[in-house]
Amino acid sequence: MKIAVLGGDGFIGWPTCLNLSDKGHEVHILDNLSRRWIDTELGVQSLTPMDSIQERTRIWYQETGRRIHFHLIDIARDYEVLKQWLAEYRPEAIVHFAEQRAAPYSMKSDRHKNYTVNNNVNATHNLLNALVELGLDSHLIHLGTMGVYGYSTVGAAIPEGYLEVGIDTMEGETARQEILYPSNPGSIYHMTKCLDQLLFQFYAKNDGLRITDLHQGIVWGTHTEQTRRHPQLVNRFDYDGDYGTVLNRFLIQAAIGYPLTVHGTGGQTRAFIHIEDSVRCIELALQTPPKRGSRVKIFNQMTETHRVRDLAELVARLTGSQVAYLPNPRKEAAENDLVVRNDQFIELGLNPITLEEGLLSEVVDVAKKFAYRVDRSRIPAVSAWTKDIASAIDRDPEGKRLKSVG
Ligand code: NAD
Ligand code: USQ
Repeated sequence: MKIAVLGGDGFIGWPTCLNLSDKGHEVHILDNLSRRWIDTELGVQSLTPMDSIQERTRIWYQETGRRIHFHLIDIARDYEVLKQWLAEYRPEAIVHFAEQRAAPYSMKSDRHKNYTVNNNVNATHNLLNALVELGLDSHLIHLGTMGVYGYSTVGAAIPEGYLEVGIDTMEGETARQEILYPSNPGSIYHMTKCLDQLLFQFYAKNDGLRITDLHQGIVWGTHTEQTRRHPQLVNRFDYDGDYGTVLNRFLIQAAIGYPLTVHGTGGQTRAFIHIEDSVRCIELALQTPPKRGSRVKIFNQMTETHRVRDLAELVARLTGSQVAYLPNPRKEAAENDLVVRNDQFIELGLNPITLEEGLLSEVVDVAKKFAYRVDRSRIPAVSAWTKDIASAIDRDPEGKRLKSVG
């Protein structure tokens, strides 16, 4: 299949491209390399030493004889260039990762809020608009987030995208309907993913576009089978306070003897998936496209749920690290339960990698190996969700700990 991977230079995009190329697909990366620029803006770098995208694809060709093509395109800003590219290459499938994906980055300032909304919503809309304009029937797979549901605690499992509801009619009867599960975003970033959902719903209904939306949990780990094949194929690994996600941060913190940074009580429960399973799910989704004219197909792409403090305690037990309970810079529920349905991927044959199996090898193979590259001053997560939270942290002596715990 000819597949366009938008955002194919990123953390999940790169190993996805390698896997799809390995399986014999013709892979084209469309990326504006904005993520590399954001590293420069924040003064951070991936824990792992990443080569340029051109060098990465050259090494892949050298190792496998397979070409991955790279096209420097801004999906959000270069609508005409994107349209022209799609008209010329006519991909059978498109995997869409090309969005600003860090919640703390999206909450840093008004500029960051604007950038995230403009970038993410325009990227998705430009793509949908161009597909309709060109009459292309490509299967579009989008990487969404579990955060669209708001990690609710209503004592029921979160279904895969749709909720059956009963509506009281004027005749006194109950009409049954399946609606998109009510969105409840917890950051500007998560809000853009809720807006994406509506765009997909409209374009599937109005224009018959074939769309799969993957509501993914927090991805952890670094390597996949293909990134291990050569040191220069290594994947990105973010550990800084904006882009580092909780479990990967704990792993690197453990490796350098930095106390594990738990926000608040650590009672937040979240969904997780290993990078290898994430890549596998995308392959499975590609094999099972929705029919033209059907509603958006939604999968929950996660394999386990964990409470943040339990994760910290697990990593501390395995590595002998300290745990630091810090003031929470985010506005989020202090404690929540989370039960999530993921039957569809399991039925398609996903055999999840569990935290128990994967955790220690990540600490040893990656975190310890590259620990010398860590800038400790970039570890604190200081992006506050509101001005009130920011000033409360500044006034609170505990807040100083948040900014300088290590
Ligand atoms: P990433 O930031 O590493 O990669 C995103 C890529 O998209 C980058 O290479 C960036 O340069 C590119 N990009 C961004 N805006 C673009 C634009 N306008 N035009 C062209 N390219 C653009 O992110 P990731 O961790 O690989 O996440 C990929 C997707 O998966 C995101 O949409 C994210 O919301 C979703 N997701 C990620 C996680 C996670 O834990 N990493 C979890 C759930 C969902
Ligand atoms: N947290 C800590 N300590 C830290 C970092 C985070 O306690 O050092 C807490 C946060 O307060 C939050 C939880 O851990 O309660 C998760 O934070 P995170 O940064 O790991 O994840 P999040 O901001 O939700 O975003 C990540 C990805 C995003 C994706 C989302 C999936 O960056 O792209 O959409 O996970 S989900 O969380 O399921 O919505």
